[in-house]
Amino acid sequence: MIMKFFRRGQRDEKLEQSLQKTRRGVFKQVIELFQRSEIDDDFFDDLEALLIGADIGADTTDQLIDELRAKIRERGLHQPAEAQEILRADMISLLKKAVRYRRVKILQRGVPYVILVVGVNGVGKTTTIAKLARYHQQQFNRQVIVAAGDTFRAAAIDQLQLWGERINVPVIAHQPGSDPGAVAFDAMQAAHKRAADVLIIDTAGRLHTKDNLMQELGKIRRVVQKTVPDAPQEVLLVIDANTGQNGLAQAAAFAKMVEISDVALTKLDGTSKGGIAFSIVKALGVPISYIGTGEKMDDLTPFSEESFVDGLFFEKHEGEIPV
Ligand SMILES: Nc1nc2c(ncn2[C@@H]2O[C@H](COP(=O)(O)OP(=O)(O)OP(=O)(O)O)[C@@H](O)[C@H]2O)c(=O)[nH]1
Ligand SMILES: [Mg+2]
Repeated sequence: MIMKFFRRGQRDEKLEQSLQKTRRGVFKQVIELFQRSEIDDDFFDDLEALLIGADIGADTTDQLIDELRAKIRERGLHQPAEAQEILRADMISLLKKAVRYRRVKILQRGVPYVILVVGVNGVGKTTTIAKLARYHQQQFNRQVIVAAGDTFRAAAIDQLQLWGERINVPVIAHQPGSDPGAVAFDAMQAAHKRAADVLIIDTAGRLHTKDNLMQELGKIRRVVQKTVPDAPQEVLLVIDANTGQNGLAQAAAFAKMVEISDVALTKLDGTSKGGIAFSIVKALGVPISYIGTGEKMDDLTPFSEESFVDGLFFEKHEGEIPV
């Protein structure tokens, strides 16, 4: 069924597809709830249980339910279908309001805009770096350089170099076990020499060696600031959507060690836990800027609150004309 009363902006098909599991899981039941014949106490109880089950988080759910109750009363609504648009709008505004800190992105041609990519092992950092490099290159025609700052594993360096060849982006790398600060130094020099617009630095994600990690990141930061004082202009925390509340706790631990400016939420395509986006923004207070929608180089999409919330509720229908 197509929810006609939704205002729909431009459709983002990749996002919509990657939210399919989430949409067909809990959110399908939320939609069914809005097809009931009346709004009663059961309606709110069931909605509360569903939203909590969707990994949206207890606080956020309470807030959404309270606002929905109040607005339904104020407007004298009786039909659940009428309440759905209120929920949609509240979900969008909640995602927007939860962002306490949004850095304005200023890119200057020829001055390296440094993106430091951090996150726990296996969340998709290296893949996201390749996608992000391609995004800057393809969408904005920017010169991009990538630095293999995860020197801990030989395979990590090889993986990045392979991506570099595929997307035609230079990768600055040293031997496994070498100093990530030295890699960052060389990468900065290369970036200046080639008048690169964007430099993306990979890092190791070993949370258990917290002190080392903090030292490493601190050193990289000092190195890049020598020639570009406000670098890294973006500190991107990568979070795997599959990891749910546990992943969120790890991400929060990370955010305590490093000042994060943005989040990339990966593997949305393989999960039914897309609702975690709400918990993330609330817990960290920084925006989700990108969504990972698959393993390929073009599977990265900029985050939009409207498209995201609509993706939780809509199914694209064959032959449907976008409005
Ligand atoms: N389906 C899907 N898979 C992804 C996505 N992003 C990354 N992956 C996969 O997740 C796995 C781990 O990705 P990496 O990029 O190596 O993760 P990492 O954080 O660099 O891992 P470490 O270097 O070991 O810390 C790979 O198999 C990727 O193909 C995504 O958005 N969707
Ligand atoms: Mg990696």
